[in-house]
Amino acid sequence: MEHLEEQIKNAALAAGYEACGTIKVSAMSGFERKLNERMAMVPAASPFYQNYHGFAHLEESYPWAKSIVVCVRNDGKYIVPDGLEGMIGKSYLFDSRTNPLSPGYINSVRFEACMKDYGLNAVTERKFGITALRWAASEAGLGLVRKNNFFYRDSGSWVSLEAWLIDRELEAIEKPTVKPCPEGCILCMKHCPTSSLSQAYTMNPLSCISFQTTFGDLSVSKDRFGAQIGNWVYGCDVCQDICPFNKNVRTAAEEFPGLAELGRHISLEKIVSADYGFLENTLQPKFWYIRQNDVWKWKVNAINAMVNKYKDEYRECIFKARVDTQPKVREMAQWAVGKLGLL
Ligand code: B12
Repeated sequence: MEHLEEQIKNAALAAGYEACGTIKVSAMSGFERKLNERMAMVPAASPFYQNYHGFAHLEESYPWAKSIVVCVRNDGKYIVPDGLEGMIGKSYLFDSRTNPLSPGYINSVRFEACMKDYGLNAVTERKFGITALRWAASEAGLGLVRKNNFFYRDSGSWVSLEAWLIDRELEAIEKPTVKPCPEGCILCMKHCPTSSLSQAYTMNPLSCISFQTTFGDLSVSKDRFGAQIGNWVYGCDVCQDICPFNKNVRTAAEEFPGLAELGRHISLEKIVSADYGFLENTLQPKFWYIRQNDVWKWKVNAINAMVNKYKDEYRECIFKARVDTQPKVREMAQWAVGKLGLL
């Protein structure tokens, strides 16, 4: 008869995860130390990180929880459609968190049902995670965190993490097979376009392109990193793409459902010219960090990218955007015309 820990792991592997471990809830206390260190290193980010203390104090919201089951899914198996590399962050292209039709979501629900069949109370938070997922996965020995803050396995950092709280005290900890970063390597820090990754194991979430292009606002009237953002429109992968441990680890052999078709409707020009119905009903449900009321950000971000790498074919599109229904888009287009000297 298999131990329950083994049964959980086997159910996770059967549901398509590449790794699964179980740690006690108390193992999260070390995360708070790292969180406090981060807030001390980047004081401007303290208000942002204030909400994350709960990740280390699970007993407050889940007094019944005894252990954390953490799983790793390999997203490196998916193909990036032509034209989207360097424009939309890969983890967002393959995001399963709110997509009930994606294999990741279906398997996550299946795995949760298995744990319930084993008599466990198993609770997760699929959007932002029920706890600090990188810390939990590291404590479970499934891999390690590198200087760019990403959690790595042999499949690189192209993995997404999920965790469940369970009401049984269990432990299944593995030994990571990956080697730590070489001492002298600073490639990720050197290449971070906005210097958000200012030091190893430290970053400023507010200046990270991933934040700037989603929760942030690239409108010209704001304090922003327009030029440094380059071609990115939603998310950023620079600190992962540059990492030697991410070279040749993506197999990119499978289609992510619906992505190739969606990719045909995405380019800088198509975004700037898109009608708001497309942005609200097609792009927003998939790329949900930009909210329904803010879908104008897609156009602002795309105009920003056009300015950074201007081509003649953008000209008409930028001109037309000067009469867009959204004032921030009009303002951005007007600014672009002046900046590029298009008159
Ligand atoms: C808030 C958040 C963000 C914020 C802030 C990012 C941040 N690093 O704090 C924003 C919106 C900017 C963001 C962006 C992205 N995110 Co995010 N994000 C999260 C979230 C919800 C919480 C992170 C958190 O708690 N931060 C607080 C800091 C202090 O903790 P931490 O990031 O977990 O990492 C620390 C500890 O693990 C500890 N640590 C562990 N071991 C060791 C060892 C040593 C020696 C040291 C010193 C420290 C240390 O130090 C780490 C770094 O300091 C997690 C999901 C979750 N619930 O965990 C996803 C998560 C971290 N994000 C993820 C991803 C993919 C992204 C993006 C790449 C998306 C994109 N393509 O643009 C970007 C990349 C941004 C970047 N360069 O980091 C993945 C990362 C997967 C991975 N392989 O690591 C996660 C885990 C989501 C998931 N379900 O898989 N994210």
